[in-house]
This record gives sequence, structure tokens and C-alpha cells, in this order.
Amino acid sequence: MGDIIRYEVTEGVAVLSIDNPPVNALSAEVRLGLNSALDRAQADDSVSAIVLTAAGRTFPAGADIREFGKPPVEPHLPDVCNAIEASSKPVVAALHGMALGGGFELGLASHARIATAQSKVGLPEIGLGLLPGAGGTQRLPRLTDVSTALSVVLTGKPVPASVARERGLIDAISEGDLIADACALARDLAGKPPRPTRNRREQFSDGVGYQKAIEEARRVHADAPTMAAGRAIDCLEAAPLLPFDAGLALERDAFLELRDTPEAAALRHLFLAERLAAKPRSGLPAPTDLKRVAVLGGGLMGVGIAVACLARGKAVTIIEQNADTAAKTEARLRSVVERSVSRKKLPQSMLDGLSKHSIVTTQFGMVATAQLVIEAIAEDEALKKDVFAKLGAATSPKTILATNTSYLNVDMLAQASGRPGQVVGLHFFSPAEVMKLCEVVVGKETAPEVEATAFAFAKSIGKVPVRAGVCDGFIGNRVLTAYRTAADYLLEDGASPYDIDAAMRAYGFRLGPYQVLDLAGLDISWARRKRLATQRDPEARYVRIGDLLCEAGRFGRKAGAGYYRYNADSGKAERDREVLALIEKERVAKGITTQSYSAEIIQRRCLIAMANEGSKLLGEGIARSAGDIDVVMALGFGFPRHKGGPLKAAELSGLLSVQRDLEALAKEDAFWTPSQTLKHAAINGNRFDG
Ligand code: 3H9
Repeated sequence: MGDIIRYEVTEGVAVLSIDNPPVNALSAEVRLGLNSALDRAQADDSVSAIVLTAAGRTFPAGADIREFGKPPVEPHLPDVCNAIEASSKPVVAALHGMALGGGFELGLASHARIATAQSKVGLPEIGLGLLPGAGGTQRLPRLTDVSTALSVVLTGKPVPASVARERGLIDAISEGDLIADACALARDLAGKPPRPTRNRREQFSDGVGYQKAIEEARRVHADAPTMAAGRAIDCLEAAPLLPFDAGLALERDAFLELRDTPEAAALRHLFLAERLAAKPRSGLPAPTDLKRVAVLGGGLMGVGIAVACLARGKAVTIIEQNADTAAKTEARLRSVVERSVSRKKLPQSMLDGLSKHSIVTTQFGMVATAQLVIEAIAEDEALKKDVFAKLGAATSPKTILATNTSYLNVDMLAQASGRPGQVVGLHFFSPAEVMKLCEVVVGKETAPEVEATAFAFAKSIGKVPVRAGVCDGFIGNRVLTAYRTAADYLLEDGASPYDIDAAMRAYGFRLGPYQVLDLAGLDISWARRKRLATQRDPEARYVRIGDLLCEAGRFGRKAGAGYYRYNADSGKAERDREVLALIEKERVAKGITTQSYSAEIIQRRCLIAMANEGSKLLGEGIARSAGDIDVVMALGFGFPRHKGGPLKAAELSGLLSVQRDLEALAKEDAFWTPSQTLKHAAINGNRFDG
């Protein structure tokens, strides 16, 4: 037995401590070590009870996710759990930190569970397209009521210790020394007959009520994006009906089936990719801890950024142009903070002491007091250049100057500041106090310490930073533009906006591309198209339908009409014949012979357009990895998580087939020309990511 499991006996209790940083994931080595330690404790005559605990910041946070793509190695986690439960000496699980997934299942198999007051327990497997596969679906409903069991398994949300105690998920809370309290509990149990969880049936006394709850859960989760919810409900349903070991076998089969689905592979990919994306490049200097932030411009975006900073204890100054806009910004700030307090994202004390933590001012010179200035003014090139020149003059050489631009050239703004090394892009997504994504746009001259600090800052305010190079639209908006182009081609060639939206919703997006455009306002993308008109290749295909709608005053939801018409009373989006007529007129004018497209073709065209653009970003060095692009699209643009992001989805569908589809389409239009990066990955049979 190596150091991965520490074994110590104190006053007749063997304390088994798992030591596998960072989160004590239950790798093959840990499972093997646990089995041997349990055997040793059984054979040790000086031991009358066992405490199972873990070193470091947390009790195991689950099975080792990195092992799931590989062939399973014995002993399997369900066997370790069974060995704990079968121990003739009582086992007490001492939980701290986040006892999740397989970690909590070790606890459920133990004879008692005690936890620190700050800890949480839970079964988050659903978020990985899985179900608890080490007895969780059979043991949990034996310890708690059926609705709690369903909620823990189907929401995957960790439960705070106090609630877990109330609901029977744990037996006691330790307010003092967790291990000492666990040992005392273990000694107490040593004199009593063992009470394995598998033998408990008191939660099953109301069979009809149990079944009703199961049926209701089945109804609510009928449209769940993966099979995991349905399978988990099947297993929970079986718990009172099948002998325990048969229930375990059912759960194991379902777990293995789910583990091998593309959805689980996609969700696992995103879990790991989000963590990889957030790591800055190796070799960067240590970051500076930024505590004082100035936000330039208190529009919706600026205020959202300010609130995200306030939520993580930064002192924030918002700079406004004049007294009138400052008053509006102050009101907006208060209302966003109020909303965050009501959603329990901020404490009431933040609202009560808002003026202590934040200042809204019209004095531009206040930027000098900040370590980081984030520019969040209107997307106007001349205005931003002017502001960066002023910022360069008004701040110290150490101040970091960030722009929240969505499209503009960060290098150009950096030059305007006169201090290009200090300039970086921090591209937030609206509403910035909620959305987790932040593209960190590193310019040609951005200093390494500025890059490192920008990453650390984004993480410190709860965002997932993703590194992007400078180009029009960075990662997310470049891929989005390709998605919209593919959709527009389909639109002009015969599909209706309603068909396209429905197809993409069926794929898993919450809203289709035209619903999103209507929501954002069609005038925004129109203005950008007009700005870029002179740079457009005159030979390239150009779909004018969006422009024609704008010319007709149809700016989207805010104007009551866009691709949809919005019911004046209910605000409901309705299909509009006028739009269909406008599109048809355009097709006739261009001499297009229309075709009909199935939902599958619409989904495929949109996916391969996004994947192709993503692989161009890789080839150009704008994105660091395919995983980074997937993270941007999933966190910032609603790409369905269970598909893993455009590049993972393309990889799962076979890169060679994506390559062939693109080549066939490229015969008609150069937009579809496959990127070299994709070509090489496809030809070599490589995957984008490991
Ligand atoms: C399961 O248990 C199946 C069983 O039912 C049945 C089996 C038969 N494995 O998130 P962080 C790494 S399924 C491997 O940045 P935080 C993570 O990649 C599992 N690695 O920290 C990162 O590595 P690195 C069910 C894992 O403080 C580092 O730990 N469990 C695992 O923000 C720090 O992670 C879950 O789904 C893992 N299971 O959050 C829980 N977990 O430093 C998944 C983490 O190299 N984990 N890592 O980048 C979490 O939710 C969060 O990590 C946690 C900590 C809340 C624990």
C-alpha cells in the first residue's frame, strides 16, 4: 500500500485517509489502496472500527473522470463500496469539502456519515451524462425520502451539510475536530450490530407515494437532453422493487451504457476543456492580484462587469460621461445588484453598503486610482481609439488597460494608448454578472505579465478565461458569423427562418439563430455589415435578407417585428407571411431555384460551418486548442453542452465525413472550402483534442 492511502490506528480506530490531490479522485490506485487498507483493518486485532477520510481540501469529489474514456481497471468502485458495507467492523465516513459522486457513494456505503458544517454532499453525475454508478441510486433512496433522492440525482446540485443532515443524507455534523468526532462515533457503533444501508427499507413504506414521485419525475424529465435522467429514474424506481444486488446490477449496466454514449464523451470533454482553458500558458510570470478596478461606461455591459467584480470583493469605480448618464448608471447598478441579491448571488450587505464598495463618477481622472481599467463604451472605433489615448495619458505605466470590444482590433487600441504592452482584451458576455465566459484577447505586444494577470483576474471574479488572438470577432464571434452565414445560405436557398430555428432547437440550442438575432436587435449586425462593406470580397456570396428586413424597419423584438412578428398583447413570437414573401422575392430576384432541407441537413450544414471556422482559428493560431473553441461556444453562445461544442461534435461525427461534406459544398461556394487544419486532422485520422 503506498502513500495514496494513509493508515493510522488511534485508540482502536483505524483512520484511512485518501491522499490523491487535488480533489482525491477515486483513481484505480486509490481504489486498490482502499481495498488493501480495508483488508488490513479487518485483520488488525487492535482495530474495532474504521474511519474513512481524506487529506487536503476535500473528501473525494468522485470517480476519476480522466479514466472514463479508457478500459476499466479493477477493483471497480461499486466493489469497493460493497467491501465497505460488508465490513464486520463499523465504517464511519468523515466528510469535508465536496463529497461528490463516487466520493459520496463511499459515504453512502459506510455505516454512518459525519460531515463538517461547511461541507456539501451530492451526486453530480447527471452533468456528465451519467448516473451514480457505485450504488448511489440504490443506497440513497434507502436513507432519504424519494423526492430528495430524485432531486439529488436529477439536479446533480450539491447539498449543504445542514440540509443533508435534515434529510438523512448524513447522520451528524461536526462543529469541532472532524476526525476526533468521527472516531468517537465509530467507537460508539463498534459495540452495536452493524446496520448496512442495503438492508434498510423504512423509506419504502409508502409504495404508492414512491411510485407517484417516480412517474412525476419521468414526466418532468421526458425531454432531457441525454439518456441519463431516464436511466437514473429507472434505477431509483427499481430500488424498492428489486433485491439489492439486482438493483446494483441494473445500475451498473446503465452506468456502462451511459459512459460510452457520445453525450457523456462530449460532457466530459467540456468539463476538462473548461479547466484547461482557464490555465494560462506555461512560462508566464506570476500574476498581480488586482483589487481596484475602474469600468469605463456604465451601460448594461459595464454595469454587469462592475457587479461581477463587486461580487468578488473588488473595489469598483464606474466612469460616466456626464451627470445625466451617471445618474442612470447608478440606478442601473442598484437594480442589477438588487436582482443578484434576490437570486442569492450577492449578500444583502452588498446592497446596503453599495456606495462603500463602488463609486459612479464623471471624473475621468479617477482611472488613475485603479490597477485595471476596463473600457466598456459603445462599439465605435474612433471613440475607442480616443479613449485609449486618454487612458494612456491618465494612468500609471503599471495600470492594465482592457477593452471589452467584441470585434475591434485590440492591437490598434493598444497603439492608440501609447503603452501597447499594458493593453489586453477582456471580452465579457451579456449579462456579464451571470455569464461565465471571458475571452482574454492577447495582442501582438501584450506583455506576458499582463496576460498572466488578465487570466488570474478573470478567474478571481468567477469567470472561465479563454485565450484568443486578435482577429475580427476573436473566437466566439468568428464562429458565430460562420454559423449565421450557413443559416443565411439555407434561408436564401429554400428553408424558412422558422424551419432553421426549429432545427437548431431540436439540435439542442435554446433559441435558433433568427430568434437570437431578433432578440439582440437586427440593427446591430446590420451596422457591422455596413462597417465591413468595403472590405467584403465583391465576388463572395452575400445574403441581403437581414439588410432588407432592417430597411423595412424590422429591427427585431424591440421593434415588434424582425424575422418574427411579435404579438402586441402577449409579446409572443409569431411566424410572419410578410417575411416569407420578402425572402421569396429575393430568391426570385437572384434566380435561385429553391430546395427543401430536412432538419438533419440544416443541423449538419450549421455544424460543419462552425467546425470549419473553428479549425481555421486553430490554423491561424487565434485559438490555443479545439477545447478552447468548444468552451467559448458552449459558455458564451448556447452551443448544447451534450454535443460538446462544434469541434467535439464534428470529431464525434467523424472528421473525414465533415471533410467530404465541406468539399462537396465547396464546389458550389468558396465559403465551404475546408480549412487545412481540418483537412490534416481528417486525413491523418487524428482528433482535434486528446
Ligand atoms: C462519478 O463519480 C461516477 C461514479 O458515480 C461511479 C463510478 C463507477 N476526476 O474544478 P476544479 C480536477 S463521476 C478527475 O478546477 P474547484 C480538475 O480537472 C464524477 N479530476 O476545482 C482540476 O484539475 P487540474 C462525479 C477531477 O475547486 C482539479 O481537479 N463528480 C475531478 O473549482 C481542480 O478542479 C463530479 O462530477 C474528477 N472527478 O471545484 C465532480 N474533479 O488542476 C467534479 C475535479 O488539473 N468536480 N478534478 O485542472 C467538481 O465539480 C469540481 O472539481 C469540485 C472542485 C467542486 C470538486
